[in-house]
Amino acid sequence: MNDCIFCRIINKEIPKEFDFESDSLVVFPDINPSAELHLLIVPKNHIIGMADLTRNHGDLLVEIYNVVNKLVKQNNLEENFYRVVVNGGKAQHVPHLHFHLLGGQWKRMV
Ligand code: DGP
Repeated sequence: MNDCIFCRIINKEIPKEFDFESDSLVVFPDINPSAELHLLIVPKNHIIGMADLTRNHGDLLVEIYNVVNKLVKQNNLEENFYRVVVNGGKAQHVPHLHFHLLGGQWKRMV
């Protein structure tokens, strides 16, 4: 979608270094981090939010959590504090499904 900020990042219209990229998702740092580590895991397809997920997204969701587990290990968070957050409703500001991985020292609620 042309007016979606995450689609523009995914399509490389906005330069951004990805921490990880596969055929179906990208990972990049949140512009306004709420924790020491704050990464966004974003499917490449424009899925608006949780309510739009169907059984067809099963493989995507497994891939997302596999990537999260890799990022947790890479950042030595296994024995530290970390959370995966998906906002919905009025708590979701960017209408393109994304998972927040937050770790280490907390700054605020995401
Ligand atoms: P949410 O409230 O769950 O929709 O969180 C959206 C997050 O996206 C928020 O923490 C800030 C982040 N964000 C918004 N625009 C940009 C951007 O242009 N670049 C990056 N890296 N992050 C963004």
